[in-house]
Amino acid sequence: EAGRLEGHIPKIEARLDELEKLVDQVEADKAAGSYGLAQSVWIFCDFCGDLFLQVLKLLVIPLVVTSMISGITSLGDIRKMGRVGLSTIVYYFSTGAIAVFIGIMLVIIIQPGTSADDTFAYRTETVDSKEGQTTMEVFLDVFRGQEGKPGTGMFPSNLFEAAAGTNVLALIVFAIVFGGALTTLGEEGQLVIRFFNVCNEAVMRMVHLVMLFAPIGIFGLVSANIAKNGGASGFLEQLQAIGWYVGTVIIGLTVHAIVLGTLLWLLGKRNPFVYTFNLLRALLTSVSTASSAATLPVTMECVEENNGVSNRAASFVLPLGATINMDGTALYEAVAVIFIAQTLGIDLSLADLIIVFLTASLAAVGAAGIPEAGLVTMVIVLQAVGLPLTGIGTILAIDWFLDRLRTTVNVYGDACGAGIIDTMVVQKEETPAASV
Ligand code: DAS
Repeated sequence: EAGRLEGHIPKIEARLDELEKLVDQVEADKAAGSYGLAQSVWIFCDFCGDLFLQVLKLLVIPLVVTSMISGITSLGDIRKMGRVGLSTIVYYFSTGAIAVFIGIMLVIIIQPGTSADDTFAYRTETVDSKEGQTTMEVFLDVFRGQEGKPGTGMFPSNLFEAAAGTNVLALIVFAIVFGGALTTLGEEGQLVIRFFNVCNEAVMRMVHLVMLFAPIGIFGLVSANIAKNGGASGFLEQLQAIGWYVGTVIIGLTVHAIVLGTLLWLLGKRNPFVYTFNLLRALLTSVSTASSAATLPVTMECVEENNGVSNRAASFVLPLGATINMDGTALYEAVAVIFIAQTLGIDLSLADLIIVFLTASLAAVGAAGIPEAGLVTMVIVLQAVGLPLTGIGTILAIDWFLDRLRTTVNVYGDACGAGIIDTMVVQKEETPAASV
């Protein structure tokens, strides 16, 4: 490891010299009251990229809180969920955990980010160090918060401090419990639920609006990144690392889809090949729209009419799945965050990986079924392990492509869930008990 790092020193020293010259030049231009054209363009691109990230970060809290409450309350009265509701929740959280586990294992084995860890120069945002703490202490901090840092942890003493510190994990947990409580309040509760559903719609429209400017934001981030990292040579190394990252996500999504098909075969007693073939229109719709919500009507039709799943199973499992079941997104967020840590040359500890596991699973639940929602909620996971948001700039350029693939796995996970719940719960409940 020391030998590997030593090999990078000449490159880093050469780049430091270039940057020092650039700083001197900018200082000289500033003193002369004018920037060269190149600096002006670079400053403008950097500004566009920063502003885009800033607005994304601004939307995280409203998106996650309204999406979580909307998702959880769509379960109906939490006390009367019944076997269909309970088995659906168990299925969704189990497959989400499997997806994150597959993602973490693959990104650790393939190591896509270590090949070019000295070409991704991020702003000097410090990475929260957890030196001097045992794994158990860091793990417990996930729940109780870090000493001397009010508002941190899953259960902070002050929700507003949590929001001010964008401790979204705490907001997610609060939203889940708050949403569950709302469902037990009858008509009054329904009023507030409708309020949060409308807020969720409004926030999703804001995300759509911001995404219209994604090309400008992406161009700004990537071009400023290239300028900072020694131009073409550094960029080519970055491209190679990003190529490995895309490959890791695709392999992970494929492995998880195979796991889902196997569960459908073993638990749902359905032929996964025929079932998947009958889903083709829904899967193609999810690729083209990159939105589980937009695909939902097609998913319902393919699951009920083509695959013969009962309306009772489909009408509960699928709408809920389009809101809170995002296996593809959970896997993607775990891979992306660990990839960003690798490009920073940071080895995440076991406790950090547990934090990534927890927050990627929950952040995906909070992601709405709209384009790029997973990118917005990935901020939660990055912040939970103290990584800089600027890391998103590296993967932003190809997110539109990976979004389509992870959305397809999200939809596929929902559809398999409907088939499994139908076989294991609904059909059993509706089959008359054998006459004695
Ligand atoms: N596009 C989201 C969906 O509709 C998934 C994501 O953004 O991660 O499922």
